[in-house]
Amino acid sequence: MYLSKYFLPNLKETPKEAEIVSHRLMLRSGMVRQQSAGIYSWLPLGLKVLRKIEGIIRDEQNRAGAVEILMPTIQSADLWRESGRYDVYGKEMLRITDRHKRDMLFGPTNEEMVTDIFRSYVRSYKDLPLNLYHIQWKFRDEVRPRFGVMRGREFLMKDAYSFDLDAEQARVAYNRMFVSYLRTFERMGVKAIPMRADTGPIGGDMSHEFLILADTGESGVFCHRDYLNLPVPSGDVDFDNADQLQEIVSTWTGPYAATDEMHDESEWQSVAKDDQLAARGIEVGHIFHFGTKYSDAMNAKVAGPDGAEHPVHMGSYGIGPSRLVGAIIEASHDENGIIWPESVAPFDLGLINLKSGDADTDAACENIYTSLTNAGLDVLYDDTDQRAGGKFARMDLIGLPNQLIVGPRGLANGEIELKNRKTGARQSLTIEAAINQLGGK
Ligand code: P5A
Repeated sequence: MYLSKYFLPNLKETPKEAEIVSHRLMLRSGMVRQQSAGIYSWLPLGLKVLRKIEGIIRDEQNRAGAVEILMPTIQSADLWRESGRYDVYGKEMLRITDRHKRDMLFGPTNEEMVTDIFRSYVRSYKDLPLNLYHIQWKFRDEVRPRFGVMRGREFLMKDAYSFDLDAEQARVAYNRMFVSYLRTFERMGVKAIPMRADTGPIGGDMSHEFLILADTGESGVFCHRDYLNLPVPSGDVDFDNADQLQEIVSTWTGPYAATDEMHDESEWQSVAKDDQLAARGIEVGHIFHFGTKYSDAMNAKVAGPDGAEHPVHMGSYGIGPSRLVGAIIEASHDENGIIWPESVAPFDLGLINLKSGDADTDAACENIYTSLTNAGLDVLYDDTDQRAGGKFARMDLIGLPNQLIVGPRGLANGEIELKNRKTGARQSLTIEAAINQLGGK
């Protein structure tokens, strides 16, 4: 992508409404624009990151055996009356009346709708286990939308819903999502720690939140230091092997970990002082087992091997992709801007032309751009005629993992410079060596 043809509206001033660093950096780097309180447009750079995050989530959901669908944002109130949640959900639910005076709502979550889909088609235990997920916008009229996309009113959620014949199999379904979440966050370059959690309006008897440690997190967290070094399951974990899944979950739920809502001071005191990690965290995922809460209320049953009808056992599993964009920045930035982990970076590489308009420099940049693009890299080429200082500052701000800096002085010696955004390390290389090093990845 040529920067001169792109839409990257960087802000010079730091917007004063932004209280935390990720919000400031997202506004300054032109990733999002606020349209109303807690409602954002995603500009090209922000959208690219969001899509990368979605891609990793989708990949790991599919690997764990979940099947993608897409449910609408607008739901009928009738389904929510069946479950009894229409009245209890309160002011967070955005209620809408259509032209026929029918009560509708902008979905804050989809337990009811997916239970309705399930009961319409599935009749037998032979079709289980089943896990259906979608990645769709939600609306919650939060009292205090803040911190940009981290606590929005309109936000993106991946929500998965599992269906099983009994509690034991539902536990396996829960473990599948638990394990897949460990992999999902690891692939995004962040460390998310599972913690015992409250179930709130979703309900149920077992729940874990996944939190990224960050000073600006909204939750207080108390956990054993061991969590910082526990092994994350590899890509060949067998999601059909219940024992293997249970072993991983036991390892990851063994040491003490709880958010402030669930904190137990006496248990905490039994953790050695040196192993105690009391910090703040950002909740990026939340999983629930709630058994037959919705299937009882909505009459979702399957025939079991005994021929009798059984209410299906369910769980739901959420991740916040739009919140993750902010959370990853909170976990990975410096005073000059964002430092994207490679897997979610909007482009792989920034190419800086220090003298646009100079025939030799332009030709060298074109050559590099074409070679790297052909090698499959997504390159943002700063071909503008801005001065060098501004170009460096912008590239650092938007945080692409690598920068290639090309100017007439270096080219006179046959060299260009490769800068690693994270470490700041610089290397002088020939064009061929740079292309081989980057393109060969
Ligand atoms: C689980 C999936 C649920 O809604 N029902 C379907 C369950 N869980 S949850 O914890 O309430 O939300 C799941 C994840 O969505 C993100 N999230 C938000 N992101 C941005 N702004 C918000 N206001 C917001 N609320 C929830 C979080 O990542 C949460 O873990």
